This record gives sequence, C-alpha cells and structure tokens, in this order.
Amino acid sequence: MVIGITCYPVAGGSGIVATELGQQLAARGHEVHFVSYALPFRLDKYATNLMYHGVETTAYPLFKFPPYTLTLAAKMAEVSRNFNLDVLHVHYAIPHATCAFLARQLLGADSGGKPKIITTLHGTDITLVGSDPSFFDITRFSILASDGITAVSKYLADETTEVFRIDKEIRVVHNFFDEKRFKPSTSECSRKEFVSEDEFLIMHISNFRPVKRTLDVIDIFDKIASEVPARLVLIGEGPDTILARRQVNKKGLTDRVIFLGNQSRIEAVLPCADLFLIPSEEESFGLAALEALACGVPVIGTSGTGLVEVVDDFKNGFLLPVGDTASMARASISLLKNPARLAEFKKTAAETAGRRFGAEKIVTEYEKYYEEVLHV
Ligand code: GMT
Repeated sequence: MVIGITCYPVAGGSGIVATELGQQLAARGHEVHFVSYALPFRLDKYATNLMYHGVETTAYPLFKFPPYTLTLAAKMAEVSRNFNLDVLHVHYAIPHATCAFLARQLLGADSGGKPKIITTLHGTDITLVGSDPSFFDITRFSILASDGITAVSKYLADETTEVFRIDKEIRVVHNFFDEKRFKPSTSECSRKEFVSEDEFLIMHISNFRPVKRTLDVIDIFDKIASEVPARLVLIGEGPDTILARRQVNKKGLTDRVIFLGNQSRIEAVLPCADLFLIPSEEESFGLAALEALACGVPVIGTSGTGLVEVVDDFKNGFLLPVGDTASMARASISLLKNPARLAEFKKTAAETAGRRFGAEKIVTEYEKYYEEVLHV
C-alpha cells in the first residue's frame, strides 16, 4: 500500500505512535509518506520507501496567524496526487482530519475516492480540545467525514461516541511499542549514574501539561523518599516544568530529583527504573506507561482513565483515584519494601506488555483495518 501519515511532529504520544507506525509499515514493505511541518520526533530510521514532505507556513503581514491548515491540506493533496496514496492516515482530529477532508475535496472526483481517510483519535483531541464548544462541530464533522476511525483505547472510543454522538464504528487499536528497542535491560545506561546501591529509582515521563499532574508526581515522590531511600528522574518538558522545579526546591528535594528534559531515546534510560509514576487527570491510553512496562518497570497510575486497559492492577502496578497521592505513595512504598513482590511485578510488566501491545501484533491490526477500509 501507499500510505500518507500526518501527525504533530513534536514530542507527544500521538506523534510518537504515528512515527513508530510509519517506520514499522515501511519495514513491512509499504511506501510511507509523512506530511507535516517538521521532521517527526523519533523519526530516526532511513529507508528508501519512507519519505518526508515538509509543509511550509507563509508569513505575510496581513496574516496574524499563518494559515497552516490550508497549506497542510494543499500539501496532502499534492502528495496524494504525486504518489497515488491509497490511505491518508491522520493522527489527532484537529486540524488533521479536517485538512484531510479538504485535501480530498481538492483532488475532486477524478481521484476515485482515494486516498481513503483514516483518523486516529488519541485523547486530548477529544477530551480537551475537541469538546471545547468552539471546536465541537468541526471535530464531529471531521470524524464523521473520515472513511475509518480508530481510537487508542476502548475508554476513548466510548467517550468519543458519547460526547460526539457518533453512530459509526470506532475501531479500537491500542498503542504499541517496538519490541526490539523497549526491553527490561539496557547497555546504554547504568543505575549507578542516578542512584547508589541501596536507593530506588523512580521515573516520570510526560509533556508536563497540567493534565499530567506533575505536582502530584513530586508529592508522591516526597512521601516515598521519606520512607525509603530513593531518587526521582523526570523526563520531558512543558508548561508545568517551572512549577515542578519550584515544588522540588520548596520541598527540599533538589539533590534527589534529576530533570533530564526531552529525550528521544527513553528506552536507554527506562530499564534502570524501579517504578514509573503517571498520576494523570486524563489518560486515553498512556503510551509512556506502556513503554515503562515493556522495560519491566511497574506503574503507579490513575483509575478511571484509559490506563485501566494498560496496567494490570495488583499485577504489574497499582491504579488509584486521581489526586490521591497518599494512596499512590503507600502503594509504591509497600511494593518497594517487598523485594520478592517487586521482582514479580517487574517480570509480569514486561511479559504482559509484550503479549498484548507488541508492534508485531498491533501494526498488523492497523494493516488489516487499512485493507478493510480500502475494500468497502
Ligand atoms: O498528553 C499526551 O501525552 C500527548 C497526547 C498526544 O496526543 O500527543 O497523548 C495522547 O495520545 C497518546 C498516544 O495515543 C496516549 O497514549 C495518551 O494517553 C494521550 N494523552 C492523554 O490522553 C492525556
């Protein structure tokens, strides 16, 4: 198949899934064309059947806001025409699904209904952005105008159906990880770089947006560190980074917390961790949690979110109500204080992640879905 992929190229779950998917599809012999305003974060493989088409934004004094969505739609149409795309798979409804619709209108009737547009919903496009009243109608329209819709969890599919009153099938295709890269051991990083023999290493990775509740991460860690020797490694950057730094200083944890900023190869560091914290307010799936599990790291996260489809409560982590940092800390401490149970959780984490969410399995689900949509 000839497949176009559009995503946000910056660090963030939806862009990562789209990029990994494109690379995996290219490795399976499909021709893949990325269309975006920058080279996607984590696009690090070379292959002759993997191409990138940059979208220009035009600065003109009259334009207070450069009309990126129009240039994106025009580029999608150009790439579709030049390479005869079978499928245009867009990640994140706003504005990508709308641009894809417009691109197909531009191609006109001669295109024979191709490319088929598949929209993957990732979470914040529905839970935060799409349900904002000013975006509601256009999000709903764009979802319904797609030939195929996927969501990264049942949790998100149900929420979308309810919020947007969608009566079309939303296929659940979970996030996945590359089994060759995310493993319980790493030769690139040693625990000694972060902790001494008797200390535990706690980790958190996110884009530090308010929805991730980064201050809860600091609070949970503070409670853990008052009971067991531990250090916290924070990976990622975003609007709440400054608040997190302030909180770390205020709590006197400066020498116990390491801010690593954005890292593109988290698989090099994750296997060093003993526990992964993800106390998000909302999480449609929680790709970072999956990547932690794949590296054999148990997860402490929030119940009532899409994390319930990723983490097996009491088997490879614990899920607790949003904001209940006391219980999250208690669960973490009890696990860290029980070496046999911790070892069992670590083993189960890697096993379940591999069995349920390996790229081999999930990329095949996407391929089959493309075929289905193409042959309707
Ligand atoms: O919030 C993020 O982590 C970024 C966001 C995105 O769209 O880039 O992530 C969402 O998509 C990921 C990939 O499908 C999911 O694993 C995340 O759970 C989801 N984030 C939220 O729902 C908050």
